[in-house]
Amino acid sequence: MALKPLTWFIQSFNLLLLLQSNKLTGLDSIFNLPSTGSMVQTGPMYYNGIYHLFYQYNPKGAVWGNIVWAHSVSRDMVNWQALEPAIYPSKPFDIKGCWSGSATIMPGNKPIILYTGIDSKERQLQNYAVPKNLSDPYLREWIKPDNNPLVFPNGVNASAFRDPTTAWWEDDGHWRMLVGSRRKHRGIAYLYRSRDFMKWTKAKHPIHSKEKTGMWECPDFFPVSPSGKNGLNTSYSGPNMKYVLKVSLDETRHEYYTVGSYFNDKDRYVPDNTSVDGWAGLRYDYGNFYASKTFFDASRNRRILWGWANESDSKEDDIRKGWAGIQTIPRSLWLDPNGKQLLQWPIQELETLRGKNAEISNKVLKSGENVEVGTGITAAQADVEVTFSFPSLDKAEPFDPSWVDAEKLCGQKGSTVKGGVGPFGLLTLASEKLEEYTPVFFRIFKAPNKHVVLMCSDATRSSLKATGLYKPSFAGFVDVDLADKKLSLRSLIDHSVVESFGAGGKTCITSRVYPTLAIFNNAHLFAFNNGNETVTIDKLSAWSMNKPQMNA
Ligand code: DQQ
Repeated sequence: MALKPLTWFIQSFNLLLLLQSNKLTGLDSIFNLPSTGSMVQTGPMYYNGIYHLFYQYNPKGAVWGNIVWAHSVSRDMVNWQALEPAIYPSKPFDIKGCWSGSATIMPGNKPIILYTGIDSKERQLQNYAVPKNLSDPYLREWIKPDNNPLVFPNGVNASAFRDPTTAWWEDDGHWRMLVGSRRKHRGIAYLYRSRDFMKWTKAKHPIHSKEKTGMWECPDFFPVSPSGKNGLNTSYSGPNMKYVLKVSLDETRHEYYTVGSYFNDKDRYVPDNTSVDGWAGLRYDYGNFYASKTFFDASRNRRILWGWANESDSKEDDIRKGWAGIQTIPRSLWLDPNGKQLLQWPIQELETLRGKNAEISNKVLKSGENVEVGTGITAAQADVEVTFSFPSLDKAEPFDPSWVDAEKLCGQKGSTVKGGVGPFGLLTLASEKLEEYTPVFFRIFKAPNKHVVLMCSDATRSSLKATGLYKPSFAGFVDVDLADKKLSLRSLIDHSVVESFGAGGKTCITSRVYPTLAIFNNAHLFAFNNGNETVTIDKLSAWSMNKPQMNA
């Protein structure tokens, strides 16, 4: 029986919020602050200089249940303080659970929360809550007036009717919001309108729906600026605007989004035909990333995306360690100049945690070579940015057009399978002799009239732990032209999570891994090349990451 470490003081740069005592036995994600039960963010918002994160939380255990809205606040998105739960079952309209929802800042700068309550008949109802005391800068207490519920599941499946979005205002004098649902196997986003935010009327037809997609959880709907990286207020409207509709697919536990047009006179959203509207659609993150929520940060004119990564270990592991679920690092989110997808990047404030730095420049990696990155940095808690270049694409392997499933392809052509151009990339959370590692890498293929770039974050070799781990070969294709014969990668490495951003945030992958050797000071970071074509590390910068104030 491995000696269980004593209580570990939480080390964390990942913005996870301690949801119970600072005790953590076991090595999993020491610095990923624990959340008992499933920790799904819900209702994030910026208000009067304070960032608020509300999240689904089980105060009674490390498995889903007894769900309340836990509440943490921050002035800088890096240092956080956990407060008392904001909303918890207490009224007939939410006595069996306070499920996901969203925050809306009303005119006069008044926040209001819309959330799904579960009543004694297990029906999913839409309720609201408002701060008890607007002069409390932390909005610690929220009240749920007795004119709740605002929306009953009339004419819809009462066990598939949840997760109201942030509401937006249209110049016809109505507020609007969406509620996720399904009818049989058709995923649906119902639209509701209201003049006073109290009386809501269901629109004749959903804003959008899609056959063969199943239940749409946690819908998110927002405008995106046609150019630049700034975010827009959810109620922003203007000519030729593009919108994003994201849904979390209860059946696949992945999410997908589309970019499209919103016709507010008809209350219809029509996705552009530039990506798939369905399970094979674009994802914010091709790894462990679910029930995401965005919010508009008015203080810096940006839209921020919070993602939830559940555990890939067993329920027994979670009960043993006393927590389950982490928040990924908040990301800025904006429309790619190509207008066809979104780009994401860790919020800039994260860089304030950068400590000791190690650099590699102009290092050539021949086929089969690797190089250790800065033995002086904490490879288990690091931020690494690297740009690779290659002299030619001539050696790129042929691409079979049937290879449409990136994860399956990564499972077959992993980091140890020799390639033409690639596989090359990083070996993260690596033990010294590479008994354990999580490679994050690219492999370039030659298709008839273009090149195809596969990005992988492969957990197959991440841990020697014999049982109870889910170790997928997460992967996504990267829509990037290779004219400059370069590919960039950033990985945020954090004990049991590796968040990677390919090609400047075009393709992102989050992996949850549980190494047994590659932990703390025994973790190493390498760059590698297993392709026949030589690859050069133009520049690599790696930083140890310091711990923020968590729940100070
Ligand atoms: N989890 C919440 C629901 C939501 C789901 C309940 C997302 O509101 O649909 O805890 O994982």
